[in-house]
Amino acid sequence: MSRQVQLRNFVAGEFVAGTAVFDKVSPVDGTVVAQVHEAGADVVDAAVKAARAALTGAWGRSRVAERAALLRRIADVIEDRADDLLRAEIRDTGKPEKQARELDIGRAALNFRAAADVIASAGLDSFLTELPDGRRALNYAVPKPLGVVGVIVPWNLPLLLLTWKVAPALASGNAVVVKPSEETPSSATLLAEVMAEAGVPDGVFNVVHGRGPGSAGEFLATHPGVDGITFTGESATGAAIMRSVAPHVRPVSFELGGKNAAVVFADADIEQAVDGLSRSIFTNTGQVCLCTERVYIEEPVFDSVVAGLAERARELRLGDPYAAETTTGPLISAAHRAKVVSYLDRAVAEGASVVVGGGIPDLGPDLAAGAWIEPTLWTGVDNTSTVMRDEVFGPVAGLVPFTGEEEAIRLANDTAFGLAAAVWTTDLDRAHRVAGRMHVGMAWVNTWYLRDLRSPFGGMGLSGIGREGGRHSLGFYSQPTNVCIGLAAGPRPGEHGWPAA
Ligand code: NAD
Ligand code: 6OD
Repeated sequence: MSRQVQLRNFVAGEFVAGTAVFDKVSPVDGTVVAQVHEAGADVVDAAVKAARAALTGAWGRSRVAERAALLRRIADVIEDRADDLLRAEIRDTGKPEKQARELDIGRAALNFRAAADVIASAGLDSFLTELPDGRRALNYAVPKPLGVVGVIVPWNLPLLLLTWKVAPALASGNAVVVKPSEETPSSATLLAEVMAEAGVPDGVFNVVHGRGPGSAGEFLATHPGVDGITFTGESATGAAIMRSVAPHVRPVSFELGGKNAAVVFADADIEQAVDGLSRSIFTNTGQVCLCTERVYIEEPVFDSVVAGLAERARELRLGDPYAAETTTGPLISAAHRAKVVSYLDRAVAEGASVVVGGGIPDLGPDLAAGAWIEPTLWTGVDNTSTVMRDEVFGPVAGLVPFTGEEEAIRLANDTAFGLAAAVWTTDLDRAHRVAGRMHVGMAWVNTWYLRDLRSPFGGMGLSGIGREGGRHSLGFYSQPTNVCIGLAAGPRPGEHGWPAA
């Protein structure tokens, strides 16, 4: 057996080998950093059965207060193991340490605490029913877990996105089988250790490794013992998963791709807008579904915003994730870089002017085999350009001038996606007016990716199905049984509530 780190599946509380092993390659320098045990159909089947067994055991009878306490313990253990999780995340993705610590790992613990708060304070839907013929009843909806939930997640914010789904799933009393991305298997494997240490019963949390089609992803999505799939990833993969669950008519919750617009009005605080835009274009090397790839800028401030963004792009520092000055990591893989490079070429072929970037940087021999890319901005594009229509998922944006509010709204909404938008303006009325007309799940004004975990999160159109976050998550991860208690005819509650005069 190789001396590489071995990442095994986690089934019924045990780490188990896969049916095959594949290499995990670092996007920083192209070296092999781990070997991943790919779950065959048999391992996936065992994981689904372990989850079902947990549901029929003590976990299925667990009380809300017990689950809330368990979620808080998981958050504590994540915090105790933060450095291990951080190293795992950086090993797989090459993201800068500061970002991994502040965004990725911090949110993992918060996701569990937020889900604990939500479930601990969730009420029941109830109605006192009075029909015209005098019959009366008390209706209330008892939430039940969905059951065995398949959780399939991508590589861009691995632990954050995984825990964003696992936390409400467990809070609602489900058992999960998690399929992390083949590009980021490490933090999910460590999370299995966290779960065991926190006291999560065997079978409640299972991890299966592998790819999508013909591998663990497809085996999980097509498994008849899975009661629902929650998925984050590309829109085309969402369509494939819908086909996989269709024969068994299973529910899905989908957070999919984006082609997010930002609109900068001439009345914006330009420095603040440039600051926010450079964050929204370049964070995580543009590999966040919420990243801005289309920027519409009102004519009078077009040149100054373009100049400001170009300056910010030139200030980004690519390199060693652990170096204090590094702001920007590589793309996730050579394959993903090849896709992004094809868009860089296509943009130029279609007549775009490159303001900054546009190619592969030379970072010296040590990093030459990594998946590095230059942060890139274009002008001379419009909504017919391929790079203004397809999700590139890299540190790129097209900058386009507009005239007037109506044109800005029309341009921003001219997309098949509908995930997020950002509006930059100091006019309060305009802020409400324009944000409310964005055809997206999340519209930010004078900020970007500021999260309140109680808010609904999700997308319209190609960007997804359903909303997660706070009580919105409970809608997917639980299913109600409505109980209707017939009440005897008589005085209505409250009618005799006052003391006699
Ligand atoms: P992807 O769709 O290629 O893969 C996501 C996961 O699905 C991986 O675990 C993969 O192995 C699995 N998978 C692939 N094909 C499958 C199949 N046929 N059946 C079952 N599982 C399958 O996405 P990615 O490249 O890992 O991530 C990038 C994409 O994710 C981008 O499009 C991005 O916008 C999107 N994303 C969306 C959100 C959101 O909240 N809307 C968040 C993060 C990422
Ligand atoms: O912050 C979140 O809760 C969330 N779901 C973010 C998704 C980011 C996409 O890459």
